[in-house]
Amino acid sequence: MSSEEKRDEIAAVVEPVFRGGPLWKRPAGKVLIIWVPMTIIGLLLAFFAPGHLFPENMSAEQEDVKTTFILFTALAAPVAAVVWGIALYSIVGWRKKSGKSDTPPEDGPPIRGGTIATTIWLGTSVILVVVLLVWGMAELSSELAPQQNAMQVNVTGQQWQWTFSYPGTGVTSTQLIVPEGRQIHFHVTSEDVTHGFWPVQLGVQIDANPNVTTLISATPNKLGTFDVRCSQICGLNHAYMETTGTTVTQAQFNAWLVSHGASATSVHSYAMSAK
Ligand SMILES: [Cu+2]
Repeated sequence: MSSEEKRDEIAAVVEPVFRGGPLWKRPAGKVLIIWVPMTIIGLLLAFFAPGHLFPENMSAEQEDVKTTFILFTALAAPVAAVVWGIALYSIVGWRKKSGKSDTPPEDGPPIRGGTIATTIWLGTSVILVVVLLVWGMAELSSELAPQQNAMQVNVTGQQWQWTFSYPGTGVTSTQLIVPEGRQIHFHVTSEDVTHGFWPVQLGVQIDANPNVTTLISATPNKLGTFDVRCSQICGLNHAYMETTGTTVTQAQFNAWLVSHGASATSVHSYAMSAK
C-alpha cells in the first residue's frame, strides 16, 4: 500500500472522530463532554479529599506526603477521565439499541502509523512519568538527608508489641516519646517475623525485618500524641500491634528520660546536639 493510500485509510477512520457536524455530535466531542466534568471531579477530589482522609500533619514528612498525594492525584485526574470518557462513550454510544439488528457493526480498518495520536500519548506519558520520577526522587532524598541535630532511636518489633530504646541512656519503653523539632533516625528491626513500623501522623513507614536494621527518619513538628501501628500482617494479633507516640518539648523529653532511669550525664550526651 502506498503511503498516500495508507494516509487515506487512516483518515477514513480518524476524520469522523474529529471532523464533520457540530462538536457534540462527533465521537471526540462526546468523549470531551464526559472528560471535562470527570476531570473537574478528579481535581476536586485531589484538592479537597486529602484534608478529610489524611491523618493529622505532625511532621515535615507527613506534609510532604500530603502534597505529593495531591500532586499525583491532580496529574492522574485528566488521564483517568480520558479512559473513563472513552469507556462510557463506547458502552452507551455503541450499545445494542432496541429494535435494531443483533448483528454488531463491522469493525473499521485498524489504525496503524497514526503519528499524531502516537506522539500525543507517548509525549504525555513521558512528561508525566518524568515529572513524577523527579518529584519522587527529590522528596525521598530530602527525607533521607541527615540533619546535624539528628537523634537516634532504636525500634524493635516482635509479636505483637513495639519496643523503643534510646541508645546510651538505658531507657527502654513500649511508648514512643520524641522531642519536637529534631530529626529522629529510627533504626528498625524485628525479633521474629516481618513487621511494619508506622508512626501514622509522622508520615513515614518502613519494614521491620529480623536480622536486619532498616533506617527511616522523621522530624516531628507538632506537640501531641500520634498512633504507632504495624503495617505488615505479622500473625494472629497483628491488628492489635499498636501503641501511642507522643511529641514533647526537648526539656520534657530530657525529664522523661531521667524519670525512666537515665542518668543526667547520659541524657546530656544523648541530647547534646539539642538546641
Ligand atoms: Cu503486624
